Amino acid sequence: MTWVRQNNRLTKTFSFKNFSEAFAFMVRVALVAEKMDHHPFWTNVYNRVTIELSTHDAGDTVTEKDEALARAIDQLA
Ligand code: H2B
Repeated sequence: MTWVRQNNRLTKTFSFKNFSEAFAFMVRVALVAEKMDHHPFWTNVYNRVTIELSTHDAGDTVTEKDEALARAIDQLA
């Protein structure tokens, strides 16, 4: 799976062994996102985390900030 660009968003779904692994990933992402001052829209159901990245400040489009956060998130998965 790779990041898909659709509806002015970068989206990707990550799957894990169980909820604990998924939530631990979310915690790691949250810390990096806060450091980058760029925050994901995401949903989590059990072992799946779907992330949608866009830049609200730029009128809800994909910017280099989203690309950078996507790269950072891939390092954590
Ligand atoms: N996250 C995302 N995804 N898009 C933004 O435009 C954005 C953000 N803006 N996090 C930041 C915070 C801005 O609101 C603050 C004030 O820096």
